[in-house]
Amino acid sequence: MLKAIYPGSFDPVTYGHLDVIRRSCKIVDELIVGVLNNNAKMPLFSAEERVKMLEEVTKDLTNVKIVLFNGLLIDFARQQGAAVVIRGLRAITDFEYELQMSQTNHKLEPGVETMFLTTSIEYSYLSSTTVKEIAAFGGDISQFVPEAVAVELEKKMKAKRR
Ligand code: COD
Repeated sequence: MLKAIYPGSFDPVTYGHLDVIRRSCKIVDELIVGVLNNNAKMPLFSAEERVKMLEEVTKDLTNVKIVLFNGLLIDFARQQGAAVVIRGLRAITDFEYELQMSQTNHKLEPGVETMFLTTSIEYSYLSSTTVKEIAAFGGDISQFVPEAVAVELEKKMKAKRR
């Protein structure tokens, strides 16, 4: 049985993340979406809010589980019994960071491999950061995130403007 982890901040989950999740769960038996619970990164959404949104947008996928994690990714992978870490690659700008991360993780735990899925063309420009910026200025984010996420993002931005 092939178990994989797709880790990230998911602040918030976008159609780009969702595309990686959907494609990954066709390849592996079980996909754990690992949500980093790290307040030092100053996320817009709390860890619990990010988990809730991910659960909502993946509820039709039977082999996906959303799990919060703290500390090192590789410890989380060991704890979960996962042999693979899945990451998405958008542009060359992602590559350096991803290469360093995968090589470091491989040094820490040679039993866990990192697999990369290249972004689908329609989402290659998409990031949580740009979505948050558009939402902050009241722009239309409906083509970037699922409806349930757009609603939560709009609520959050309204509360911030008050
Ligand atoms: N298309 C395809 N892939 C995408 C898209 C898109 N449009 N948008 C994002 N992605 C991919 C990203 O490339 C990434 O692979 C994944 O989706 C998640 O993205 P983010 O931005 O939500 O999450 P990150 O990159 O901030 O996550 C970083 C981690 C939390 C995984 C990392 O910081 C970590 O492992 N932290 C734990 C501490 C640790 O172990 N550190 C040592 C690592 S060497």
